[in-house]
Amino acid sequence: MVDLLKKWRDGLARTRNVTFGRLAAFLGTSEIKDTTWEDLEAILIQADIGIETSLAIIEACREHVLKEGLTKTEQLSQFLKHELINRLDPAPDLVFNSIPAVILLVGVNGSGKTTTAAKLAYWFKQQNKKVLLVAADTYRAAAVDQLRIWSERLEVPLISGQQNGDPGAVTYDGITSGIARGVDVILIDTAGRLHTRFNLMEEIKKVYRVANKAKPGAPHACWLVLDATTGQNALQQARAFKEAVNISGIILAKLDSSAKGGMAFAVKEQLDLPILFAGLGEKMEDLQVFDRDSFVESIFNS
Ligand SMILES: Nc1nc2c(ncn2[C@@H]2O[C@H](COP(=O)(O)OP(=O)(O)OP(=O)(O)O)[C@@H](O)[C@H]2O)c(=O)[nH]1
Ligand SMILES: [Mg+2]
Repeated sequence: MVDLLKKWRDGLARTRNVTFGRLAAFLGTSEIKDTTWEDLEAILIQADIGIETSLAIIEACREHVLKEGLTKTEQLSQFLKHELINRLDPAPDLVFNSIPAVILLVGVNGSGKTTTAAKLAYWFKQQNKKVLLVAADTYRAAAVDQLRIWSERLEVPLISGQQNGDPGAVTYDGITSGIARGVDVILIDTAGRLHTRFNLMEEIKKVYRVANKAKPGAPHACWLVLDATTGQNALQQARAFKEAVNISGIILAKLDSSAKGGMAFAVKEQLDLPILFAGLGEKMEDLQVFDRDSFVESIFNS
């Protein structure tokens, strides 16, 4: 438990130091006055929480101050933490009813899909699940090699297709092969695609449909991998992917490289999608189930 919190705190050092850290100074021992709320607003918005959420948090703090008759900013600390925690979802339910469970990973170029596929393979393996990786990124030869290296390291089988081949065909082969092998989880890594490119978004719709043909009900999850360093911009991507396919959850990759971890609140509030995992580093064990208590505890300087 201590180790887990340490992982979160190490991973969120940038967000803590660059943005939320300023909360510590703010929550010092000054008197609560009118400018308090302006200061808090500036900190929350700079932390990439998003304007609406920031204003809602401030409103709640103001009410709390009035109700409790608080006079010092330091008295707000616990309340603010609770406000932040309650704005995130509790730990996600990551149980699948289907065997195999087919999971499709989608996202823009370089968001962290392939690395996340490998980390997820490791995560499921730790739970004694039999995993199959499918390299449905047929655009770049290096993409298949990247996943192959991971599959060898993880000792997880890999299905890949021809370069420039049809990603739908690889997806179909991957799923039928996974069923034949009796695996528990099939993780499909797809090519990065700009959410504004019509053809590429049509292609991911097709991959989704093909998965359903290969196994009715599939994909059982379609997870959007967002690069946490992109902050609020990631919300635009998410909206476009949500329109194209049935996104069931978000994976926030590269939280450790980001000072914009506050975007987690905007994701929750504006997209109404659960954040399932956080990428806290490049290694296979650096993927953590998203835990709102550890997250909020780690962005505070205490
Ligand atoms: N620090 C850190 N780096 C990460 C994380 N996830 C991915 N990366 C790095 O981000 C870079 C891109 O990751 P990929 O997994 O190749 O991204 P991708 O979405 O598959 O990229 P394309 O297939 O080109 O669209 C790599 O250098 C990864 O090591 C993370 O959680 N933390
Ligand atoms: Mg990739």
